This record gives sequence, structure tokens and C-alpha cells, in this order.
Amino acid sequence: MSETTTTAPPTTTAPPALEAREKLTKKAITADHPTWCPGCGDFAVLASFYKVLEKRQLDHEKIVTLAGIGCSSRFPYFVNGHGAHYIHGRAVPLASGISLARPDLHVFLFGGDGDGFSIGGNHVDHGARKNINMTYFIMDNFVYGLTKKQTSPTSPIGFKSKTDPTGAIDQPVNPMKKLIAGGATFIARTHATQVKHMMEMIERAFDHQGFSVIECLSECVEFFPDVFDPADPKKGGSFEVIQEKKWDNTPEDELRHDVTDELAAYKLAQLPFPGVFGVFYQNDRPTKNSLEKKWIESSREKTGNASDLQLLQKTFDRMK
Ligand SMILES: Cc1ncc(C[n+]2csc(CCOP(=O)(O)OP(=O)(O)O)c2C)c(N)n1
Ligand code: SF4
Ligand SMILES: [Mg+2]
Repeated sequence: MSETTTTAPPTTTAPPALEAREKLTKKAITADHPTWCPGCGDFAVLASFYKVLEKRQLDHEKIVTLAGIGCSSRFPYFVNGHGAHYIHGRAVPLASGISLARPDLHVFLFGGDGDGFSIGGNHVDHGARKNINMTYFIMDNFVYGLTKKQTSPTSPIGFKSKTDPTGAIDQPVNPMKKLIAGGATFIARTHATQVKHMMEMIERAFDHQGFSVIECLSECVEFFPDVFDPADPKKGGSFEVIQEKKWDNTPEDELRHDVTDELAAYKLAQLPFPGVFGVFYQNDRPTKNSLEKKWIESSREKTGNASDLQLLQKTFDRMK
């Protein structure tokens, strides 16, 4: 979710007053025609995202979608807003810069399991510990899809791929455990076939101030079909939703999950595949955006509250 801006925004035509705004419709948010394989789980994620944007009626000019590289990372192409398809594994640093420089924007980040837990795993840890404000959606398909079936950090042991023709032998990453240990302040898990649940998770992540991550099991029908059926009731599986505490002093509540309890979140993360779905952990630690605000403001005061453009011009003038 966005915060009040701390830097002078670039000089642009003022956005229309709220009452003069046109409604944000799916048509307005839709950009290119998605190029995923028919049946790919990522379509449902995109549809849910459109629905949330429409429901929440965000200011169109403040929507930013960013991604690394991968099938899932094509996401920004399909959203009509500010966006970038960036370097494989480097989307968190890009999103961090944008979020810190323009805290008034809604920074949404999308990517795959390879992008977020392999090449970009280190960046995820640092985005998490610094609690940089953004909503990060990881479309986990347990495989490298774009590059046509290599073992990913979440592939299960035994998975046969181009890099493990006799079956994967390495212990996979547990995304929930990694995110809890990293210090992410909103951590949830959902499934691409469960649109209502997915939308609820996106909205809750968006409403959270800080580094919010949703792992979404999103099937790659081409290179790892049916892997998420055990959590899909339409395919004979069971989609078990975390029952969160209601703090209603009932005996049943004793058994419900306290989302602020880190150890309880680890216990949920230990459950065997397909595990449970919903919010594992949430914590209201201050964001880096808010911690930086004070000294950005005092530094700005020292420059006579010059705009970014004026400061840049001054630097260029000094170089002449
Ligand atoms: C620096 C760099 N290394 C490797 C690649 C090749 N590459 C592109 S996408 C990808 C993995 C994609 O897997 P994932 O992030 O899980 O996304 P998916 O396609 O499964 O959605 C790799 C290894 C690259 N583009 N850039
Ligand atoms: S290769 Fe897999 S992840 Fe990529 S678009 Fe096709 S089904 Fe989706
Ligand atoms: Mg993948």
C-alpha cells in the first residue's frame, strides 16, 4: 500500500479531482493480450488482480507493476499502468528503489519461484528485513517455465527435469519458512484455482504497510501439470484454509492461528504438502519508507525544498 509522499513529486499536470475521475474499469487496466499457454495458472492471478484494482478503485496513475524474468514475470505487459519487466532475480531492488523514492505509488511486484527464491533469493531476504513497502506476488509452479523445464528451488525431490533427468535430489526451499526467517511482515499462501481466496489475500497484502508477500501455487500446465491437484477440490484435493483467531474468548479460539505468532507460523509451514492456505504471519514493524521519512525531510529542508529536477539541474551545473 502507498504512503504519503516524502519527496517532491515531479512536475506534472495535476491528476483530476476524485469526483472528476472516470471509474477504473477492467478495460482501462487491461493492456496486451496475455501470451501464456492456454490453461496456465497465471491467467487466474491476472484476472484476480484486475478484479482487486477495480474493486479498490485505485488512482490509475499510481499503479506500478514490476517483475523480473520468467513466464509469470510477463505480468506487467498485461496491465495498463506504469511497469517494467526487469532483470531475472533483480525485481526486488528495482521495486525497493521505486517504493522508497515514490512512497505515494502502489508498488506491485510479480514473479516466479526461480526469480524469487533462486537467483533473487538474497534480494528477497533484504527487502524483507528492511520491510520495504510493496506487495509481492510469487507465482510458484515448482519449475522454471520460461526456459522449458529446469528444476527450480521449490521443485520436489524426484522431479524429473532437463537439469535433473533422473529426478531432483536437493531439498526444496520452503517459501513460508524462508519469508518468516527473512523478516517479511505479511506472509500468505494461496492457490490459483481459488479466485475468491486469492483476491482476499491480495487485498490484505495491499492493505498491509510493509514487505507483503503472497506465494500462489500456479500450475505450469506445460512442464509440471497436475502438481497442485492435491489442493484443488475440483480435482479431488482439499483446500484447507487457516482458521485465524477471532479473540472471542471461546474454547474453539484456543485452536485458531494467531497471525502475529512467528513460531505458530513456522509450525504451519512445516505441514506436509499441500499444506494450508491463508495468512501465516503479520507484524506491524515500521517500514524503511517511514523510518527514512524524517531524514529525507530534514535533508530537503536544507536544500530549500528544491524539487528533484532542480537538484539534478544543480548537480549538472556543478559539472560544467
Ligand atoms: C541473469 C539471468 N539468468 C538466467 C536467465 C534465464 N532464465 C530466464 S527465466 C528463468 C527461470 C524462470 O523460472 P521462474 O522464475 O520460476 O518463472 P516461471 O517461468 O516459472 O514463471 C531463467 C533461469 C536470465 N534470463 N537471466
Ligand atoms: S510454460 Fe508453463 S508457466 Fe509458462 S506460460 Fe506455459 S504453462 Fe504457464
Ligand atoms: Mg517457476
